Amino acid sequence: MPLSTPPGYRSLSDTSVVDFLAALPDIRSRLGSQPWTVREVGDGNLNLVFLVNGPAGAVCVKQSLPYVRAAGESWPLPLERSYFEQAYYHHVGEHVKGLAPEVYHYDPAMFAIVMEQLSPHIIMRRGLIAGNRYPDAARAVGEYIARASFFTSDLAVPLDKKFDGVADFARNQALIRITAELVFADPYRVMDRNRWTSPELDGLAADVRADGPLKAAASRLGHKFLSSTEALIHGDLHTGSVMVTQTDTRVMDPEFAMYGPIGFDLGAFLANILMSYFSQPGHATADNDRRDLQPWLLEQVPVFWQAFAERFVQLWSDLSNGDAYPKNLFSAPSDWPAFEAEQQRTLARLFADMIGFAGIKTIRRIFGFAHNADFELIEDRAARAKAETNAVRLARLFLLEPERFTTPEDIVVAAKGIG
Ligand code: SR1
Ligand code: MG
Repeated sequence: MPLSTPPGYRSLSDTSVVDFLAALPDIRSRLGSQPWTVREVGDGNLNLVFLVNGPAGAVCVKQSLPYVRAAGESWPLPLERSYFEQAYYHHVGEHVKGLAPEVYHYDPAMFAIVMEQLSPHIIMRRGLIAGNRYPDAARAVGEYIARASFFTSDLAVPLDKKFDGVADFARNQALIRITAELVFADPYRVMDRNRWTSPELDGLAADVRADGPLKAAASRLGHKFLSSTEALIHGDLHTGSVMVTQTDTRVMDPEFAMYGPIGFDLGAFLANILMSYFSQPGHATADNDRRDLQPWLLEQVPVFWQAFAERFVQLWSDLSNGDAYPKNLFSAPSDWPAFEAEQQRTLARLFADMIGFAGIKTIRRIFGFAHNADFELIEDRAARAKAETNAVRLARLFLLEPERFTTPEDIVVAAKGIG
């Protein structure tokens, strides 16, 4: 039986998307007169994505389907995720100008967002797999997370506004449940939607499921993910959610947005840089052995963290206006050393959160439902299994020996020591 959807909703096609956009005067004039070209390019797990080009301009249309695209109708999923995606852009947009796509229109009946078409950008993960470098991407994503998280936190906004946001995004439960189950639980239990490189990783998958301290660490972080309302987070900030050129970086796809721990976004991006690092030997060709790309990827770890940390502390020092650390408590010069020490303590705690969530986000991509193209596209099975095993080794260190990691350099040293 087909899934039921609300009246007014129909999933768009290459032809009906033209009629949908033609009924929107602003979009019509943005595109110019018809004919327009349409290409459906969605390669993520959930949605339809259309690129529409006209003589005067271009737009991107992202529409929710009533099910998980990667699984089909057997896995229904509420359409409302597009509401949360556009609501997230609405909350953070003014603070991350130039670092996210611009939203032009949201249609609540069609659960469709019409936004800026990013061109000639490509998905960062795809670019890294192809062997490219993006000189400013890690800095830009660090800057993005600092801005989006600071301006939605209790450091920046009064509690009334913050908790209105918490109440709004608390309804994004279907997607929060996906993360709770797929990221924090499934890789550590027998689950039919799990998969891994088999038989090569069968033993490692069994080890993960039998490792009590690892499961305790995963559950501790899962509890933090569910119970912290530190800031409005993107919720799925991997390299597939970043579009890049050599000079421009945009963070997209925030449909998993929720109030949660800032370290979750930091850990997602870090994990994906590190997974790219471990995957590179598997993508080596006669023309490009990737030996230079690996050290470059590790250099991005401190770049990313420093960009985040410096911007977060600067915003906190200059623009704090929330109910956490009320600024009139620290207005006298004699208060400043204690305030600055507290900022450094907060950064150390965020760093520790980042490490833990990076470990979790790595393990889910190797033993869970949704895998990374970084590993999936390695044709040689032995090379793929080796890359994945190396990534799991670092993830286990992150989760079981977190005290080894207090600076970005500690991460670099550990990654180099593994492969
Ligand atoms: C069922 S959705 C699987 C994954 O796709 C998204 O990109 C998220 O990472 C989610 O966990
Ligand atoms: Mg996504």
